[in-house]
Amino acid sequence: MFKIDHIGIAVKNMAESNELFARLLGTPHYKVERVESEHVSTSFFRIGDSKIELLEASDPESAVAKFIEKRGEGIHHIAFEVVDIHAEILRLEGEGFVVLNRVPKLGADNKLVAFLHPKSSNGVLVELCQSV
Ligand code: CMX
Repeated sequence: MFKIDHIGIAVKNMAESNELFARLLGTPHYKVERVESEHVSTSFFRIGDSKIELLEASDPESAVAKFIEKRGEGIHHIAFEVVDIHAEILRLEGEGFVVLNRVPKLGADNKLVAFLHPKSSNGVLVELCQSV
């Protein structure tokens, strides 16, 4: 069964958004992590069993930079924690979803991640993640 691991939010200025979300959620971010493979810096806030992940592009070629350029700041993806990411990739491909990386890669938070193209999921970029 899927469970929401986090919601990713694309921001222009991590420092300003860390401060804004700390005021919104009433709790500060608990970690910052740079994900070189995705050209992003991330920061995490805990909300119950889930998290908010702020994403700031570290490179103009980053998917997050392109997203902000086209659509502005806002919700970038929803991440579902799965038990077996390889099995889910095969299952979801069988269901007709477009998997962007069939080989899971190491993402933030020490998790293996794979993405589904938003065009195959009602305009929502979906991340599957599994703790390593
Ligand atoms: N959510 C919804 N739609 C999105 C989107 C997103 N996050 N990102 C792009 N799109 C839409 C664009 O608006 C565009 O729509 P239109 O054709 O209607 O204009 C379309 O998808 C194509 O967008 P693009 O700017 O041409 O971008 P690309 O096709 O080059 O890339 C995508 C889009 C989803 C394939 C790419 O962003 C990707 O591979 N994403 C997965 C990896 C990722 O997002 N990494 C960032 C951080 C991950 C992390 O560490 O958490």
